[in-house]
Parts: sequence; structure tokens; C-alpha cells
Amino acid sequence: MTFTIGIGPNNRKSCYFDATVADGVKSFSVYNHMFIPAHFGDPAAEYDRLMNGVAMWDVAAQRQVEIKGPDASGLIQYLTTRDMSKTKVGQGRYVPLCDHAGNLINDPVLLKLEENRFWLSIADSDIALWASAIAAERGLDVQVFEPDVSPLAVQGPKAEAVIASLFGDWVRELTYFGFKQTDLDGIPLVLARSGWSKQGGFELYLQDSKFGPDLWAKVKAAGQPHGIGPGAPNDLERLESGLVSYGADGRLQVNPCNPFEIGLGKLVDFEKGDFIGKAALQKIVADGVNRQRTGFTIDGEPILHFEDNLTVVDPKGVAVGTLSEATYSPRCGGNIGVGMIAKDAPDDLFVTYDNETRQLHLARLPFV
Ligand code: THG
Repeated sequence: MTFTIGIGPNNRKSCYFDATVADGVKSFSVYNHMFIPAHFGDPAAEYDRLMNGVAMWDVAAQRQVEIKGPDASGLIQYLTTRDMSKTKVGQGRYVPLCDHAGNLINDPVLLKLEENRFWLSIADSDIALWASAIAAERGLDVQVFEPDVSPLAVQGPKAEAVIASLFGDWVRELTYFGFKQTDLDGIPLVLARSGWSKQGGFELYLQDSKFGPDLWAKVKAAGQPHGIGPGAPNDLERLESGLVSYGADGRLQVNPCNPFEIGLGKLVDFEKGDFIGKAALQKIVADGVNRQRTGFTIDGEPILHFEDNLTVVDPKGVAVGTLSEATYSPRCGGNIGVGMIAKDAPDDLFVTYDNETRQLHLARLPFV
């Protein structure tokens, strides 16, 4: 059975949309109300480019929420669980956002552009609405809006050579999550060392979507000598690397979880001032966190990649967790997945996949 998703006004096109179509995109997903390429039809080649070469990804759906004005840093402190008071202009940070019950509602990369100007580079949930409502209700003097910014990721061991050939050798000095306002032949962008893989790379935050096709073409041309090709945030690599995927690993409306459960507890700082969810999270810690995100290996034949919430049971058939995403990993020589597991769960675990019972084993993240 195959399905299609309509390309219509309910979801937005990225400024790289036409370029990805021309380059053979075969499947889209939807993220922040925008189409995002899912794959280009050759998973082995896309994975190989990420691991051994260089890949370019349309990640414009990682939308920015800009927060600027006299109360911007105060609002950022209140929205996030981390202490941002020591973060400098030009630094990025990975910052969990929680609701008042302590549930994770997003896990953006924060970019501090000026003392009182920030971008939250968000995962898939409506943070511009959330942040502007919080600001208005608290009477803060800030503007909260989605700017015309469209990230393009260049990932893989050869990404630095490609980016240096475009921008110069200074890019080699960028630290992880460090960024700089710059331009490429007059195309305005913020260049950051970041990206949703553990293979290294950069993200180009294009600041004017009319240059989308142009920027795509320039990166593609510069990458030719290094064998660049199109790709998308890679599920196999992210599972192997243990990167959090808000949406797959937890989503407020589907399988809510708190930062301690999902493995981001070290990014919750109770010593800083007040922040949304603080009281609830303190109670959660006091009561004891009784499940946690974990890796699984899954016995049996190679399984096709899936994202779902399959119930994990103990030998008596009692539910003790969920398996939320899994795939076959050639690098691990078997099936791997991530999910949530009760702290007191036994070692004998089972899941029903494709009408068949499979045994699972707990595995430490990251797998590699
Ligand atoms: N880049 C940008 N925006 C994004 C993502 C991105 N928005 C959506 C989504 N990805 C946000 N989620 C993540 C999750 C993990 C990481 C980045 C963004 C990540 N984690 C590293 C890790 O877990 O090893 C480092 C974490 C840390 O330094 O604490 O990179 O990818 N622009």
C-alpha cells in the first residue's frame, strides 16, 4: 500500500523545495507546518555520504522563533530549563523547553545573536505561539515572531572542506554550536557549526528565502569535488548516535515525557531563577523518575525502519515500556531502536512487530 500527501496550502513549502524536487526527492514529511524532505530514494547512498563524505539537507522546517527587545534575555531564561546567563553572543546552546507540568514541549538550538536578540531553532511544535503568549501575559517588552530564515545543513566528514571552500578558512575555527553572521556573494546568512548528526558539519541559516535556489546551487557546486549529494536528517545515524528526536521519542500530545525521562535531565538547572515547569520538575525529582529513554537491540531478521509506539512487555505480558523507533543497523550488525523503559523492568523484554513477537534487550545510548 502506498500513500501520498497533498502539497497544499495547509503546509508550507521550504525555499529549497523546488531545488530538492529537481534533485530527485522521493518522500516528504511535515515539520512545523512545512514540507521537509524525508529521503531521495537511495538510503544506502544517503547514509554513506553522511558517514564518509558530505550531504546537504533542506532543514528549513527547523523554523526560527526570534525573541528580541529589552526583556528578551529574561524571557529566554523563563522559557528554558538551562541557565543562559553566561551564554555569549555568537554561541549556541541546546535548550529544553517545558510546559508548566514539566513536560518537554520542544528541544531547540538557541542562538544568541545579540545581548537581547535570540533565535530558537525549533523542533516540531508551535513555540512562536507559546512564547508570544507567555510574553504578553507577563507584560514583557519583547517581540516574538518567525523571521524569514531557512537553515540548510551540510553534514559529514567532508563538510568542513566544502564550507571552507565557500567561506574561507576561518570557518575551521568555529566551535561546536558557535556561529557567525556572514554572507555568501551577498546572500545574507548565519553560519553555524551544528546539525542533527554526530558526523560533524555546519548549518547555513539563510536570511532571505528568495535566495533559496541560489544558495542550494552554490553549496551543491562547491560540494561536487567532494561528492556532495542531497539527503535528509538520517534516522539510522541518529539512532546509532542516540540523538533526541522530539516527536519520535516523545511528543506532548502523544507520549508526553519530561527531560529527566528523555535523558536531558542534566540540562535542567534548579539553581537559576524561575522558569516554566520548575516547580513541577522539582516535584518529579522528589517523587522519583521511574522510567527512562533507552536503547534496545531487537532479535531476529532485519526490520524495516519504523516510527511508532509499540508496547514493550515483560514475560508475563505486562507493559513496561514503549519502542518508538527502530531499524536495522549494518554498523551494529543487528536491529536497534529507542524507547522508554520502566526503571524496574526485567531483562526479558518482548515486542510485537509485524504480527510477530520479538525479544528485546536493553542497550546503552549511543550505540556507537
Ligand atoms: N539544528 C538546528 N535546529 C534544530 C535541530 C538541529 N531544530 C530541531 C532539532 N534539531 C532540535 N533538536 C536537537 C536535538 C539534538 C541536537 C540538536 C538539536 C544536538 N545534540 C547533541 C547531542 O545530543 O549529542 C549536542 C547536545 C549538547 O550540546 O548538549 O546536536 O539539529 N539548527
